[in-house]
Amino acid sequence: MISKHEIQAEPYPLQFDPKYIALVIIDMQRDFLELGGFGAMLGNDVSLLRSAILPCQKLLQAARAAGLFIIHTREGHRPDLSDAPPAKLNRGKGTERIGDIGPMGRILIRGEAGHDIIPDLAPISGEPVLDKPGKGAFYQTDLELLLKNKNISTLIVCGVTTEVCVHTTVREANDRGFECVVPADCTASYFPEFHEVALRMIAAQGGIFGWVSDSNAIIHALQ
Ligand code: TIU
Repeated sequence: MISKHEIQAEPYPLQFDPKYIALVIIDMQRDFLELGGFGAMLGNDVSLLRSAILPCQKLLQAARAAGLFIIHTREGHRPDLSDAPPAKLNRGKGTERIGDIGPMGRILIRGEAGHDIIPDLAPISGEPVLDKPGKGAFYQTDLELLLKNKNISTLIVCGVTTEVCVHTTVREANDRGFECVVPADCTASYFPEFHEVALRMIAAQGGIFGWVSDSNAIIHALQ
């Protein structure tokens, strides 16, 4: 008999207290999911990420219905780029750089159209939107404070990309004592093989970084 507060997951079912579980949606921004943004600037096919949108929408809806604490993150920088390390600014494949003007405004800059979360997953009142300058959601943000103040101990981590910002965030969270579960269908990568291996890395060695599940299993456990 599966307990109501148990998510079917790899490497084994994850038990949780519904009062202390939060949903964190990482960087579902136009800059990563649409043409003309940061993802495309790095030479990627952004269409590869769009498979995660519908599962994220369904999970977001279920999390709202269950009254979970929901946090959205966005990767990006101040317009004067003072919070962007030169090493990051100099990176990239093409002639365009962070801060250059693209079809959705300045690339990866706060306040620009491309920096916005895609309309399908628009945050609503009461859901903090956390702006981060790095890949991990804990780096130079108040995420840990927001979670500790609500006694959150378990995180459902969704978003893009699997092996970059989702993985970095899961690793940071794991070191801080949070239990993380990643619904595989709510994440995606520009490199499908990286997606697969990144998920395996989380659940390997008895769950070295956390658990891997899917949106249906988590929605079922939240009902
Ligand atoms: N390039 C890539 O895969 N990802 C990022 O740069 N940021 C996030 O993952 N959000």
